Amino acid sequence: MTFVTGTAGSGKSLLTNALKNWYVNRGEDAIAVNLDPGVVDLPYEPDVDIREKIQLQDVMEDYGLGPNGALILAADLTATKIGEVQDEIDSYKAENVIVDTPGQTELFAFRESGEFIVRETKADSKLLLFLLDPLLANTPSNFLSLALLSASVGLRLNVPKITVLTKRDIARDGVKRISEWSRDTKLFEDALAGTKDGEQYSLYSELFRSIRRLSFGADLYPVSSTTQEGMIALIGEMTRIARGGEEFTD
Ligand SMILES: Nc1nc2c(ncn2[C@@H]2O[C@H](COP(=O)(O)OP(=O)(O)OP(=O)(O)O)[C@@H](O)[C@H]2O)c(=O)[nH]1
Ligand SMILES: [Mg+2]
Repeated sequence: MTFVTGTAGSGKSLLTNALKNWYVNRGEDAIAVNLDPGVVDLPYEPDVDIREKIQLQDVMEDYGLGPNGALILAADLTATKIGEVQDEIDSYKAENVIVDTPGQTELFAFRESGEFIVRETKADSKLLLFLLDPLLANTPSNFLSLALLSASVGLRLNVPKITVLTKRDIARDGVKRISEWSRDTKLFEDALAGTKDGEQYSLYSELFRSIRRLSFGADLYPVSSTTQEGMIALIGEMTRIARGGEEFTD
């Protein structure tokens, strides 16, 4: 079971769809699960959809809440429906289950409910994808803050994590730069030195060094959900982790 997380607009829903299609086109069973009660337009037809159980409009009306309060409550209510969601997932007996999570990462990753859902769902293996949007991570400071977020999501959710760089087809320069920063601390520090100096520079570069492994693991995986570039490498790593760390050859 793969939980797809990441900042708003980072490409979670499109990647959920791309992953499902990838498996299905290769003759493997796969289903897409939507856990975002607030989403209006999904770029795919979910096999299991939390909106059949929780509707944002109803939560706003029933509890007299505005959209933000309702989103928070709806995320928490999702946890109360997880038994039903699990039964629906199980009814497909699918080998690959891709779970699309709410637009705002903090609703899923930083509230008890998200941790509860990841912990309580039953699956042979669980994996987290954290999506890094290259259009957001375009400066050393933005990149560092998203790296921190990736580390925090991993810390909260406690399952193996792969950090994915999305939108590879439309952000080629950004993807190249970010991949280099993630691999080569010196390059990142040179870029950081152009925006921070003195004590700020020292503290932030020290922070980057200490969270690098927590943020990206061994590597970042750049993918495009539209052109499928990078999918083979990403699925290979997902398979390797699902099999408990063995090398995946196919
Ligand atoms: N060209 C291109 N566009 C992408 C890619 N991934 C996502 N997008 C676009 O980025 C926007 C956001 O994508 P979504 O998949 O809706 O992102 P999300 O993280 O699910 O967004 P929220 O759930 O609203 O937070 C959409 O306009 C997508 O078409 C990609 O790989 N290539
Ligand atoms: Mg989405």
